[in-house]
Amino acid sequence: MKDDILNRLQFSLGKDADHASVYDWRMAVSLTVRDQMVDTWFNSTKEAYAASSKRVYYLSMEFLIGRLIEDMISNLQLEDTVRGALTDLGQDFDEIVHDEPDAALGNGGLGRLAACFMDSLATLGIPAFGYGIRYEHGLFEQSFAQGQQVERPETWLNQRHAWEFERPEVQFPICFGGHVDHHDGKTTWHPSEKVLATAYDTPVIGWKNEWGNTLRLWSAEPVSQFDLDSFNRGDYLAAGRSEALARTISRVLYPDDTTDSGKELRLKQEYFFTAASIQDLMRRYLQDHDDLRQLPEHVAIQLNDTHPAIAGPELVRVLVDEHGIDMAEAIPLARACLAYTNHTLLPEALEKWGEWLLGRILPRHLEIIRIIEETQQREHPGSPRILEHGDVRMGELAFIMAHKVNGVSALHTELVKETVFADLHRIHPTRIINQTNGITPRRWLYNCNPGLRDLITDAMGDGWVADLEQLTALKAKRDDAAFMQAFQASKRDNKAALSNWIGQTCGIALDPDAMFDVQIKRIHEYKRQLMNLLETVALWNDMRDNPDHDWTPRVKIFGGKAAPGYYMAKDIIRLINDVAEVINNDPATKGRLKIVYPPNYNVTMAERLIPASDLSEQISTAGKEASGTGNMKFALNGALTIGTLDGANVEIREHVGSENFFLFGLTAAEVMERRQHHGYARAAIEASPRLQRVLGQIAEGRFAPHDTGRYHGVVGMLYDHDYFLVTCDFDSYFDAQRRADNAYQNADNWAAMALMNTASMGWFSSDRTIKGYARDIWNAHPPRAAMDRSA
Ligand code: NTF
Repeated sequence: MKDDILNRLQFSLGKDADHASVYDWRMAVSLTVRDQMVDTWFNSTKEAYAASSKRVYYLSMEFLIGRLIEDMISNLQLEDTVRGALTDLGQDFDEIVHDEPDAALGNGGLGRLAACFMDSLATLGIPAFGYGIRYEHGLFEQSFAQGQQVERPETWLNQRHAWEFERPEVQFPICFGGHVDHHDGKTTWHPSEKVLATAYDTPVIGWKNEWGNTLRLWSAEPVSQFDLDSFNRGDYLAAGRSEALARTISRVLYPDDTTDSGKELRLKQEYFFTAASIQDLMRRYLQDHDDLRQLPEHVAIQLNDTHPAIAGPELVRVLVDEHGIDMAEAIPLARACLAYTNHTLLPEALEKWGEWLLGRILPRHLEIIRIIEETQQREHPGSPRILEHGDVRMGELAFIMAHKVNGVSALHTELVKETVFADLHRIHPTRIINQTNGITPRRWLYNCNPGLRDLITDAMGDGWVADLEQLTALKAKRDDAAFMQAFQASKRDNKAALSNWIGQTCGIALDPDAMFDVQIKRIHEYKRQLMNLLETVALWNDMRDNPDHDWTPRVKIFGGKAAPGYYMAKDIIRLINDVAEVINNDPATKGRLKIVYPPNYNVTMAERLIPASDLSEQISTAGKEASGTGNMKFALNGALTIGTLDGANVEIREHVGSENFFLFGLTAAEVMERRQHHGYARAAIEASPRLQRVLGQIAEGRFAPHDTGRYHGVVGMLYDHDYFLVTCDFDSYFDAQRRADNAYQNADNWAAMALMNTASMGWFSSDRTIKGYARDIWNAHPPRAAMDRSA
């Protein structure tokens, strides 16, 4: 390993050890580790071919992979080797790991789920490709200026990406615009615009199993580099214009996942990566099959939300226009390959495209969508329509072109059946199924929490890493005093390390013995960071009123970005920072209450915060959080949840036991009912002196003394259109927080509850989720050889 690293340093980086920077060392190490994956990767491809296996194609606009170096090293079991080699070379392993930029090719839960699924697919040895976009700029970087969010472009590709292989030979043309010809029963699309999709491959190797899949991300390139005529005329801008336009398609990730942007470029991005992926998988299929009617036996395409829903019409187009299959046969054939996952019920997130726009960019696809629509109406008269009020509704399109549609938690799936797709569900009563989300234990325990990982492994070996249900054996340890002490100490160590980091990065001193209460996720009204903050102010008031009470010291930690155009979310960010300024400087609550909000929350920061948390805030308005996956990461790492009966919280509570979970708030049914009452928010505020006081303080400018009107909009919203029922759940939330305070006072009892959380989270491994998809949706299996190995 040492020699390999030095060779890479010399021959790939062109540096000698005396002049190498951290970056050079990291690249040398990464390339060395990458070399070790290649054999496994090739062999897996060969085995999948030999076994003529069904392949899974996971199409996703987002893969929120974060930093990869630790996953790569640990899945290959190279930790000791790499560490040892670097020590011998006088280099610091941790410094090198932390030098890798966080690949933020996603917004939040949907993108991170795709990344966890890639790890599980490889670990289970299921032949799979992840298909997405190689964005030049991932999710924006966030900083705060006077408490307000500032966005700067993210630039992960300013450095070479160590893990990818460029595939200039894997390139497909992607067409847009133009018109369609119908001649002698043959249809031809004459596009007006063309770009090239070039593949970049990142191998994904499973945990200890010698199986490798591929994450294939597409980058947009111009068909011809530049216009020589314009250049020779001296018009240099014009010479590069078409090149720049083509590259725009993979330039940047849209920074919002909860509203439908309806932008032309977004539609082009969606079609771009979907069409490239379909060409690629068809090419692979036709290499060793000639009967397209067998396609569903070899190809399973999973649509991660509606973003790739154009895959339905695109696959039909390829089958009909390029391979001469009858339309009537092509539609069910495509459907048998396709499945769709729904990730949100928020109406503003359901994608729709103006017919005029879709028809202008994808004229043939609009024709095919009309045929799909007619077919559906003929077979199921009165079916909900894809085309309505001049829009193409992508949810309906995805549903109608999928043989299975899944929700992401038990509650969410029931709500999908009862709300967005109620009518389609009546027509297709077996199509909607549930697959509750999961998380990969490799990243979310093994790598991010070495203290707890070693403790568990010392107690029971490392079988749990690929079979997380083994953690139930830990329940017996709750009476083992030495184990419990070590369990508590590992949490204490993580909190001390986090306190150091926060001291350095935010300049705030924390007491590691205080309760670390953490809410990290996108800032959104339905997630109710505002309710958490109001409760913090109420607690501060109570602490000042009763200074002699035995208060449980708290650190409230927030992390998360707001979509750049979401003004209410940005006001909430500013309010958190303004309140922090006042409370953190109040001598009356010193040592008892602190608020920290480190900027630029990302996957790497989650890996740091989650292992150091005591209390996990999962407080969304019931019915709004489809699943949540952060909730699972916290519980696995021994944090207790304070939460509503929403998304996967419901199932987490069932697994860990209601006595180990702080429940509060209205249920999804009660939420719907409450919204019918006129003036529900005012009534709730009037009934709660505590909330009234807090809102009064904010409205008066207590936290913005030089700009006292700053939060009138926020307070006014709570009085007049508190759609997410912050006011109605406030008192119940406040009470649950006091129950958490009391519980925390008994450290041994708290630790026992925390252990019950860790020990009960096995079911939430994404390995279990992927097994469910493979069984109920894809009918995909690991080829024999891989099964033998993992047996
Ligand atoms: C998210 N949806 C949901 O909001 C989360 O509850 C869920 O855990 C993840 O998906 C993964 O299923 C989205 O990100 C989106 F884009 F659909 F809004």
